[in-house]
Amino acid sequence: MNIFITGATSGFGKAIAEKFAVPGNQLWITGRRADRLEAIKKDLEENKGVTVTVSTLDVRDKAAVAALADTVKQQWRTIDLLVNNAGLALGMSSIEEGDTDDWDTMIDTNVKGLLYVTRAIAPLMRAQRSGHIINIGSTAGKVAYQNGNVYCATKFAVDALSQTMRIDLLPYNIKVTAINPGMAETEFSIVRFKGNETQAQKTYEGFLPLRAEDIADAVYYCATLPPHVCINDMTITCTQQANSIYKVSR
Ligand code: NDP
Ligand code: 8X3
Repeated sequence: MNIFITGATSGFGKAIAEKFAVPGNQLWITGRRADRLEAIKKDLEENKGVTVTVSTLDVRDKAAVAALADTVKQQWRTIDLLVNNAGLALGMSSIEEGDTDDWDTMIDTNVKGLLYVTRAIAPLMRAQRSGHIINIGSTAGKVAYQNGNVYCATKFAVDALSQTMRIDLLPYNIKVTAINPGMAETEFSIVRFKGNETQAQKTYEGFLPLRAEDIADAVYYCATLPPHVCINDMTITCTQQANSIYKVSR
């Protein structure tokens, strides 16, 4: 399989790269941090016997995304799996106090970045009449939570895009799967709270959150089913998390 992953420098993306690192697979891993990409490539090529290509990529850079997709097309000719994983939350404020620059970054990355990558790679899948796109959504894209406002909105958008992409790409035999994780301990909260590790750790205090590897296992399962089977949507929480009822202000 030829597998292209965005946001592979940490968390889910890195775990997904590691999970798919088996002989016979070729990985193309991307993210903004070049040093991390090189370290992952070295590890996987030396220890897992796979070929790993790395490209620094900011998914918000439309021209860079299009140029990289051209390179992928020339080098690989075919692509089996695109994992749209790059994304982030920034801050957790009530709507009237939100940082509008943070809003821009979340929308540009989680929604527009995912769109740019999909727009650039999907034609290759259409031409080959096969392929699989896995979008990493969130439980935050299923049920909104207090102070989640814009992050939740971006993940609701990912949910809507996954649904419509599946319909649009149906004639071309392309699968689209949305994986919606609940709380998982990655670098997500460190990023959200802008390097405040104490605050990040508090997010996962008192319960056992998901691990990145749990989500990688789910992605691997969805991606290795027979050609006629497409998981549309998978919502995964740790055992100690569940949906809640409407909040009341007393
Ligand atoms: P991490 O912070 O560990 O990983 C995020 C990844 O996204 C990094 O590799 C980062 O790479 C990359 N990224 C961020 N911005 C950009 C950008 N502009 N261009 C390219 N890559 C970018 O968090 P997670 O692994 O937890 O997050 C992965 C995805 O999962 C995100 O979409 C997140 O919203 C979603 N998610 C996370 C959950 C959680 O609780 N952890 C639950 C549900 C969904 P780099 O900084 O090198 O560019
Ligand atoms: C990440 C899960 O609940 O921290 O998408 O927003 S949550």
